[in-house]
This record gives sequence, C-alpha cells and structure tokens, in this order.
Amino acid sequence: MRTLSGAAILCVATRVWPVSTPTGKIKADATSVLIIVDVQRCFMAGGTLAVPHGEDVVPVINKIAAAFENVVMTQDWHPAGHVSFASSHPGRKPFETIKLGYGKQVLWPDHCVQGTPDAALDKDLHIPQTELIVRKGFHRDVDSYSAFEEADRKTPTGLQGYLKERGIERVFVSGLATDFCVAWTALDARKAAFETYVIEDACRGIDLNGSVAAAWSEMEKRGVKRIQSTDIELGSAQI
Ligand code: VGL
Ligand code: ZN
Repeated sequence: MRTLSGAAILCVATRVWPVSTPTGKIKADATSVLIIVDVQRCFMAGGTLAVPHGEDVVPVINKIAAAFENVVMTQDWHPAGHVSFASSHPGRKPFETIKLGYGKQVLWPDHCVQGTPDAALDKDLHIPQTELIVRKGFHRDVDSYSAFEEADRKTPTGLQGYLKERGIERVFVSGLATDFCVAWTALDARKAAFETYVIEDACRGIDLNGSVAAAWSEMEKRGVKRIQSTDIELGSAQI
C-alpha cells in the first residue's frame, strides 16, 4: 500500500513541467534534447519543396538552442529516383497520393537529393554544440518522415537507441514541416516513452488539405505537449 501510494505520488510529480523555474518556464536539463528536424535549403524559399515561411524558424531555433546542452539535427537525404518523388512514377504529379507496399505515400517534387546544395542544412543555423546529425530517407524504396523509424514502420534509424543510451528522457521537437517530419518524429518519440514537446513557433507546416490541424490533434491525443519558444527558460545563455 505504501509503495503503491508512493509510486502514485512520484507519477504525478513527473507529469508536471520537467524542471520548472520560479518564472514558470521549462528548463532544459542534461536529460533533455532539442531535435531540429530538416532545417534544410530544400524546405526554404527557393528550395525544391519550400514550406511557406520555412526560413522563419531559423532565428527562433538559434535562440532556443542556447538553452540545450544536447542538440540533434535531422537531414532529409534522398537518393536520385527516390520512391517519394512524383518523377519516379510516370503519369503522377507532386502532392498526389499513391499506395505503396508499406501504405499511403504522398508524392513530392524531387527534393533533398544527397550531396546537392538543396539538401544542405541552412547556413544560418548556428548551433555548434550539435552532437548528432541523423540522415533519413536514404533507402530508395522507403520514405522516412520520422527521425526514429522509416515509413515501413519497421526500419529504425538508430536515434531511439542513441537517446536512450545517452540517458535522454525529454525530447523537444522543432523544424520542418509541422505536419510531416515534425509530427511523425514527435509521435514516435511518445511511442518510445519520451516526454515530448513540440515548440510550435519553431516549426512551420506544408498544410495539404488541413494536415497541420490534423497533425496537432493527433499529437495532442497522444500526449505530445504543444508549447511556444517563450515557454523555455533561456537563462544566462540568452542571446
Ligand atoms: C518532409 C515531405 C517530404 C518534411 C520531408 O521534412 O516534413 N516533407 N520530405
Ligand atoms: Zn523527403
């Protein structure tokens, strides 16, 4: 009985803000990681799959990154002729959906092709403490929106193992695009039992037929916390 009630109290205690400060803000600690999803030239103005206002996330992410000792980035990294490209399916156009062996796939313009300037990380990101860059979508026949698991829902990227081995418990997600790679990454982080936050103003969406609203409702249903960059304590590292 005592053990049971003790466990219940512990459980309640870990369900409030991870480490909140006297100002009520969230403080990133050594068990927190900031994941910066696909902040690449291809998703910005002039890129091959420009997300509306995609470039606006860069100053927000640069600012909050100062509060994190652990930062991981992802990079969409497709071979030429990738299965997610409309150009790989004669007669199909970008933004149509097709059925593949692993399920539904949105077809995209050719984007983030390995080694091209379009696939480079945005040059205005200044986050020197970044400890890992996870490339994804490099298998020609499988897409990967999530930083954790490819679209076949079988092939891991290795990120979960990395974060668990490093003792990470909380994941803060930022970047592009809210309704695809950010949402899938956040949902998989929950599935892997990380406390998961998405920093809304550090993300921008593509929005195909209401996909941004649908992504938020799914994330909230699964226990992902929706926060703003101003909810994070920047402390003395503030710029
Ligand atoms: C993404 C579509 C295709 C993303 C990547 O980063 O959200 N979206 N590839
Ligand atoms: Zn892609």
